[in-house]
Amino acid sequence: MKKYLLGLLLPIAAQAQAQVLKTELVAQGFQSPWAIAALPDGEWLVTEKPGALRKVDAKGKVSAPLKGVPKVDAVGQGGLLDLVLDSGFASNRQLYFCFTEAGAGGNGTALAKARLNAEGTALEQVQVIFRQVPKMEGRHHYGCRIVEAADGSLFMTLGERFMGMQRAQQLDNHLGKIVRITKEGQAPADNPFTKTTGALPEIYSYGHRNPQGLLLDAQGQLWAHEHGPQGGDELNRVQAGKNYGWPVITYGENYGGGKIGEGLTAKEGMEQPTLHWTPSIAPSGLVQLSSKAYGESWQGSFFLGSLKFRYLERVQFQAGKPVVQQKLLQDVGRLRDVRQGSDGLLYVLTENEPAQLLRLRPGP
Ligand SMILES: [Ca+2]
Repeated sequence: MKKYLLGLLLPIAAQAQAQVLKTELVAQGFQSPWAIAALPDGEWLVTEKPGALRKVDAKGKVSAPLKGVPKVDAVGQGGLLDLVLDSGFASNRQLYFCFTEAGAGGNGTALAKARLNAEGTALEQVQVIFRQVPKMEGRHHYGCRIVEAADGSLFMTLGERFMGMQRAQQLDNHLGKIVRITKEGQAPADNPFTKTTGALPEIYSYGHRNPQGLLLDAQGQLWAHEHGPQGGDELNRVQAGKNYGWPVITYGENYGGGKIGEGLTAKEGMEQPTLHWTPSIAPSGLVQLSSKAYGESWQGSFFLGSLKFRYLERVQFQAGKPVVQQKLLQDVGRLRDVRQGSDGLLYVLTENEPAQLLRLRPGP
């Protein structure tokens, strides 16, 4: 069991109060699903990495692939990845999704906006509004989580494509960055590097490895987690213009052992993670619970999936510091995404063995 120990010790009181969750199957039969988005009226959109977008109706029926999804380069970790609804979706039917796009030089992460037609059977007016520069050969580390900020700008995570790790420290490219753009794909004038010569103006933060979880908390603070190499997965409080250190500092090591670079874990001018996990849990999906559906103590907690150890992790904060880490849904499957539904309940998506959309009810 030792390998399941987390970065912080779980207080015994929290273990004693561990809430049993009841899982209810909403839908299944997906192929490598990656993201879920809650539609009004209990329906869901589900992306599948090979390139299909499906709708799940309120009775759990899974639709045929929606029409209008652009061709994705579904190789390795790439494909059709995150999807979020516009804050005005109820009236404008707009949504955003990111995917791996083939092109000169290889492939790369792209962000598109589109409208869901009235019948929910097709995407219309699909327009790519951002493309990661440069495209590269390879099959790894696409990042690709999206959130909309209160001011209407979009944040998106971008991996360093593995072979491009040194470039996560350079501002002339989008490898290993979190970017902030408008819904038209422009860099907002108040982005941190718009006046820096040679820097790409969409960059919001840098020195990331492969972030696959992103949220804005109730105070408007941005958070992202990212995959470390062997060990050293991180949860970071993301601030404009800051350097998150990869690959100069890390709590991980190379696959198979051996230090990365000079083997540093801290350096002046580089941010420390709020949490880190060794061994790697392979985090995916990140949400802050706003509802009181599971009692007051869970309201405000962060929830994230572990692909590797197949559970849901809850992180509870007190005065801005994580004080409880709790493992839930042991061996539920490779947990790819977690979101809050319009009913205030948590929903999780498992990627395989089996690939399911599950509703979590407070139990027993
Ligand atoms: Ca870091």
